[in-house]
Amino acid sequence: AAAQKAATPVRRCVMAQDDCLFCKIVKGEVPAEIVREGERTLAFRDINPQAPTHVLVIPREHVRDAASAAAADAGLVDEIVREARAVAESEGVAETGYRLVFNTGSGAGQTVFHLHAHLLGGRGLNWPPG
Ligand code: D5M
Repeated sequence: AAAQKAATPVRRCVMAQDDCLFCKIVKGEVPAEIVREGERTLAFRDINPQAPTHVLVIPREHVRDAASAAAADAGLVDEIVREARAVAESEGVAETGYRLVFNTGSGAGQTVFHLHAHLLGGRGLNWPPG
């Protein structure tokens, strides 16, 4: 009898997207000032900083936004928050306080559709944010 075809494994991560800017940073095709490398994450300085410390923490794998990450792989969100904490410590903003922002959807200001946490610190941060 013909061997039974193995079930196709479910992919937890979407593969790198050719047209994705942050996938290109992960692949080293676009330069970035990298401040920390994790097994599943990368942290680099935002090109348009909104605070003395403004670092983006992203997954290496392509995930569209925080909502899809939370639905598909909650551990990844944990990892991003942990990495952000480590960056906050190395940047010297952990004690004074910092803000993590996940803009989710264009209506909320998301412009790059590869999940990223903005880590902002080093100045007083107002509430509510603009
Ligand atoms: O945030 C997207 C952020 O990405 C925004 O703050 C600018 C930043 N950005 C865009 N291009 C680059 C490069 N090449 N390096 C570093 N940072 C970059 P959003 O939440 O999607 O509005």
